[in-house]
Amino acid sequence: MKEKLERIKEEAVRQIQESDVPEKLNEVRVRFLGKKGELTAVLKGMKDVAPEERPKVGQLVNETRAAIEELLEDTRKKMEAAIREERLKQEVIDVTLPAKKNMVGHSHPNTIALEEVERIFIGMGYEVVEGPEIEYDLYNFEKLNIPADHPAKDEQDTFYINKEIVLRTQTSPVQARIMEQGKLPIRVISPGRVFRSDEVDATHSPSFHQIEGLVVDKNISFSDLKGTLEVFAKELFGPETKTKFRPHHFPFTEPSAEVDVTCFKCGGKGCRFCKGSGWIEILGCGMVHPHVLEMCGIDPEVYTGFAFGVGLERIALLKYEIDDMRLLYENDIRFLKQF
Ligand code: 2NM
Repeated sequence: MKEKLERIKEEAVRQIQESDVPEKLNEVRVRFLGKKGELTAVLKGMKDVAPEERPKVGQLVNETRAAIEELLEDTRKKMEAAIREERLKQEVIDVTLPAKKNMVGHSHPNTIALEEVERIFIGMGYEVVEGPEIEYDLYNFEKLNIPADHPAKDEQDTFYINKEIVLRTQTSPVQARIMEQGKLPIRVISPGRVFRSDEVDATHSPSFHQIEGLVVDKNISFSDLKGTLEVFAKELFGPETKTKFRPHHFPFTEPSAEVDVTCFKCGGKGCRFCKGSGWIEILGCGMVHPHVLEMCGIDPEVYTGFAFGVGLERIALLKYEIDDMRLLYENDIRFLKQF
C-alpha cells in the first residue's frame, strides 16, 4: 500500500511538473484528488486493509494528499505569477505619450456677431422671430412693394422653386407675416439665411445672412429710427462711434437711408480700413412705406413704423477685420478659433 501511494505521489509530481497552464494543473488535481481520483480510490479500498493497519494507511493517504495539494498550490501560484509578469510586459503603458486631445469646436464669427446684435436689440425690448427660407413671391416681393415689373426685383434676382415660390432674398417677408398677424405694437428683429444669385467673391455669396428689424406703433418717427440705430452702432463699435444717415432708396421704405459709422480703426480720420473716407457703411433703413403697411393689413393713418436691414457677414468681417467673406464658409477650425 505504501509503495502504491509512493507511486501515486511520484506520478502526480511528474504530471504537475509537466503542466504548463493552469487548466492542465486542474486536470491533474481532478485526476488524483477528485471524487473519482486515484487517492480517493485508495481510501475507498480501505475496507480491504486489515483494521489495525487502517490508521497508518489513513495517515499515509492524508500525507500524500497534503503533499500533492501543496505542490499543486505552489505550482499554481508560480504559474499565475509568470502569466501576470508576461501580461505586464506586454501591456506597458507609456506615461510619456501625449494625452488624446478632445477637439472642442468654436463659435463661428457669424454666430458671435449674431448673438452680439441680438443682445443689443433684446436689451431694447425687441423680440427675435424667424421664418421660412423658402418663401412665396407674394411675401418676398409683392407685399414689400416690389411688384413683378419693379427694377429692384432684377437687383435681387433669385432662385425660383416655381413661379410662386422662391428662396427668400431678404428676411423682410418674416416681418410682412408678423404685420399680417395684426398684433400691435411690433418690435422685432428677424435674423436668417437669405439667397441671391450672386457670383462668389471676397464680398459676395449666393447665400448669406441678414438681420432685419421692424418697429410699428402709433407715433413712430424717423427720430426713433435714428436714435435706435445710433444706440446700436455705439454698442456694436464702441461709445465714440458717430452715425451718418445718407438718403437712399428702398422700395419698402419711404424715406429711406443708408447708415455709415465712423471708422472704428481710425476714429474717422481716414485710414486703409475705411479707404481714407473715415466712414464705413453698415446698414439700410427707412420708414415703412404706407403701401406696405396697408398690404399687410395695418392702417397707415393710425400706425407708422421703421425698419432696417444689416448684413450679418458684413458685420462679422468688419468687427473681426476679416478681408475675404469666403473664409467664413470654409469651416477651417484654425481660422474659426481665432475669434
Ligand atoms: C432694409 C432696408 C430698409 C425692411 C423693410 C421691412 C418691412 F418688412 F417692414 F417692409 N423689413 N426690412 C428694410 C428696410 C430692410 O435692408 C437693407
